[in-house]
Amino acid sequence: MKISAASVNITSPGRNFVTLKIQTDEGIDGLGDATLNGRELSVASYLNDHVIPCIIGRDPFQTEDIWQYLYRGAYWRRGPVTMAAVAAVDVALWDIKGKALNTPVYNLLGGKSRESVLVYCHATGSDTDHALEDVARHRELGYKAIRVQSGIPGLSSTYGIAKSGGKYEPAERGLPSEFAWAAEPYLRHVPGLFARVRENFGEELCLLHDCHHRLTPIDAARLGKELEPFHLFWLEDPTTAELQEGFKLIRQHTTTPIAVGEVFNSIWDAHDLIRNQWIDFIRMSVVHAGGLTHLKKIADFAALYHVRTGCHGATDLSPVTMAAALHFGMAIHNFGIQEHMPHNGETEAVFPHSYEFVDGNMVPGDGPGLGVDLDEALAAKYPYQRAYLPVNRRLDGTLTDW
Ligand code: KDG
Ligand code: MG
Repeated sequence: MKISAASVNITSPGRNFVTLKIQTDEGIDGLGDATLNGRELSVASYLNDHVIPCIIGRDPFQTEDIWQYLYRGAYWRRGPVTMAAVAAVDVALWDIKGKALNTPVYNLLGGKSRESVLVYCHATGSDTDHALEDVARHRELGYKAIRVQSGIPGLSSTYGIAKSGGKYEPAERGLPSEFAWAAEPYLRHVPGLFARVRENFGEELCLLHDCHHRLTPIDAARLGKELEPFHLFWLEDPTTAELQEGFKLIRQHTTTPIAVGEVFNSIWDAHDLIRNQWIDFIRMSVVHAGGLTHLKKIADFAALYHVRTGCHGATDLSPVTMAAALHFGMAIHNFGIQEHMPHNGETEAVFPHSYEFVDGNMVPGDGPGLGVDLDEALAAKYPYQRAYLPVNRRLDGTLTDW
């Protein structure tokens, strides 16, 4: 079998998605997600201008060699644009392999280690009471693990809360909007929020919280310590991770489990974090970390250090990545949890898929390949729309991490 053609589809059914379709001379196609929120067109160009010409004529079964060719062969390595493009090719090839062998992708990654994968959803509210209502609503839906975020008294905007009160979506059409940030009101508010959640919902529910890289290591250590009585499943992205050693300081002060990695692109972003056991969960995603080929190696490395997975699964990761993440989660030994932020109805229609939510967990379906398609005619009705993530400023105007 040979790769005979490949094309990049950009569609915006409520938000932008970039999808690579690889075709073969035997009539089997595969899909890979190449979406990089706010930088979509760069990955499309990287694929069209530099990657697709290099893969035509290759054997789609050679996932390892093609991965090395695109990673090492480019000389310029890593970075989100490169790794999303490499991931798109890699995932599309695993999809083709599964279809050619008439088996689900999880069987190619080691077979089922479990019957379904635990997922967590997002509960949000403009204040604690509204956040509690949203926790109750999600618990009704069957979720057993819930990330809780709420508006912060004294701050006009914060991560994870829709400004308009509607559904939260982490990108806005047009140029970047500006959020305001101050650590002290946030640090004062969050422990009380989780005290109320535990008071209302008891100890059974798995609770998670995302700091979204906003704290210094010592502030994150304080928050982790103050959250200890509420037994979080994890505290996510407590600080930025370019300085991996920052997590050592957090670890020295708190037993709250730490998760990080949604913006990482290769094992080298997480190497020290994992081998020093400074984290508990690695959140790298199939699409932003070079595909199933690279993520499988990262998970196996992490397993040696008792680090489990918790793949990123916000709405900017397309249903193709969701499907790939679920096959991955079914197969690997050290699976922890999978993020589930449901896509809107338009997106679900553009990407018909076999995965489903069952009683707090998800299953990828047992059909061949990934079990996800792209309705190209429908996708064409939603042309690309410029959209960005917000930027964040401290109250004195200094730009800070969003
Ligand atoms: O594109 C950025 C979003 O995916 C991110 O802000 C979502 O932090 C996020 C999460 O944990 O889902
Ligand atoms: Mg996050």
